[in-house]
Amino acid sequence: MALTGNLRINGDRLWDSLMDMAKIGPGLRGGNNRQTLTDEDAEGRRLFQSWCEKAGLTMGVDTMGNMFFHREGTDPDALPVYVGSHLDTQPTGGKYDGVLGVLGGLELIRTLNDLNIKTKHPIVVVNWTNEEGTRFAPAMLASGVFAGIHTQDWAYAREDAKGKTFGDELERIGWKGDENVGARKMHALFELHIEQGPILEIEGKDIGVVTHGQGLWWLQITLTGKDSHTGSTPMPMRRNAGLGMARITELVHTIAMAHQPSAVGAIGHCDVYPNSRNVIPGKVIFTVDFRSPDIKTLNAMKAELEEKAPKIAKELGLEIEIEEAGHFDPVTFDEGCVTAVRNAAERLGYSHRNMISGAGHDACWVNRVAPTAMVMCPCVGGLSHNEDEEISKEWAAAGADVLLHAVLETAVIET
Ligand code: HGY
Ligand code: MN
Ligand code: MN
Repeated sequence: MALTGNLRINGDRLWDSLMDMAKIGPGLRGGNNRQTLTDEDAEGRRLFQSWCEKAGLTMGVDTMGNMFFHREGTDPDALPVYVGSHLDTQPTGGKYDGVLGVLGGLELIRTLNDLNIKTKHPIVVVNWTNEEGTRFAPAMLASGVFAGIHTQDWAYAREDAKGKTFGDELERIGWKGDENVGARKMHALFELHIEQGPILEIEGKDIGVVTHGQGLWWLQITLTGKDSHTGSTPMPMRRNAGLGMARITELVHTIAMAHQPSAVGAIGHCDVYPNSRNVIPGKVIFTVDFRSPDIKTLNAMKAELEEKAPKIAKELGLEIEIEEAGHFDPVTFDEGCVTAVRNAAERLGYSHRNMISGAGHDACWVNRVAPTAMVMCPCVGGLSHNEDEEISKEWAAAGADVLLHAVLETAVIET
């Protein structure tokens, strides 16, 4: 069968699957709270497994809980082409972040089955464990172990806010597989993902051809002062860790603004102790998130924070500890795979533009061990990591159509 523009996925079926998956781990405002290694994650995994097995795929699970669903190719010696993303969500996440890439991969398989299309290379759909890094830092943890960035022991020891470890929780939900993580070899990997930014929608483009991904530093800062009475402690005597966090929050913003337009910085996580209305915070723990597509900018922002934050702490009589809690350098995706994505958009008549991914993705790590590229579709108002995250059925279908064609160009149609 020739790869022509009228070969398309079933957009209604994809949308129905997205809506069915969204019923698992519902959020409070219409989005999702299906955090990694929770019972809700386990339920979503079981649903995905049932769909994949119904589509004739065979499952493999590795020791990080990464799920792989295999469709045979005509050449059993050919390395598979992988597609996929993640089913775990933020605590106030949307219905599409990650999920579109996993279910878009399943829809690709369903379409090949409908049309009885065979490919030379096998095709494997993957769900990566703990892409979000919200319950267990850092983000993209399991794909990071797969790519040899982190050791499995270090990953297993990661703790959530309640002191539960990744390894114990993976065991508890019954998704610790026996495959040796990282043993699988790939011909290529393609990840479909919503943009999570405003560019495609503003420019009226259907598809983002992702050439690069920006790099990231997560720095966890602990400030220690003295908890004391908010009423009776004279101002000059205070060692207010909360004030230190406020000043460092302002510093993070100032540093990022000084590197516009190619830098971002914010603090999204903070724990205040004892977090009582009439106690001056004696301790705060918070995480700085710096990103830039330019490695010099990224490292300059980190260096400036490491130089200036201790001075703020000293002025306020606070102790400070700065720990590296997550990092990856800016990513350049594989030229051949990126071209396959661009060819697909053109063949299908979808408007498109090159782009740099603002968010991190499992593809960023897999790119270290296999030729990798990403396909992006717009999202409403560029909003993500928010329960109001929204896309259109048409955008979802366009993204999955491009994924289908990029994969078929790479996996080679035999019949
Ligand atoms: O943080 C990120 O960029 C991704 O959403 N985990
Ligand atoms: Mn994601
Ligand atoms: Mn996300």
